Amino acid sequence: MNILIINGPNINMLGVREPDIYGKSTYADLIDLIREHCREKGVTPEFYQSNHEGDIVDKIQSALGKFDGIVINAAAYTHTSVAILDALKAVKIPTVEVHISDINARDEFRKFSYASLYAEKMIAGKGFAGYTEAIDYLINR
Ligand code: CA2
Repeated sequence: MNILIINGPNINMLGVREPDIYGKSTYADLIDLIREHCREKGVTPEFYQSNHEGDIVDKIQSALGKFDGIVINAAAYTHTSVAILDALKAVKIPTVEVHISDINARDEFRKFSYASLYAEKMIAGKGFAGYTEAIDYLINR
């Protein structure tokens, strides 16, 4: 099983700033955690992080026929990007949306997610564990 794990803008800054919201661990730590989980479950992961909306759209389009599932944390684009929503709808790959923080317990503008209009499931507020839970959901669905 091939799973694409997409992270959006500023996720590469994890552990560098705002540790009170996102924790002290880095993006590299996140990748290590997911990679190990995938190894245990016999899943092949591919990781993609970008700060650019169009690049994320291109990556989703290129996933067609290559991946059995997508785990996406579109970060700030979650709340703004119809383009990412449309790309997910176009490729029709089973998708789980993840947020490290609880987006419903923060600013009003974070409560709406375009990606959730396509994603089968949203996991928010569970920290890095949300990503491994998302992978397990895709394995078991
Ligand atoms: O909780 C999440 O995972 C978010 O997707 C993270 C986004 C935020 O815009 C969403 O509302 C919720 C922001 C990621 C930025 O991460 C940073 C990491 C370190 C320092 C600053 C930002």
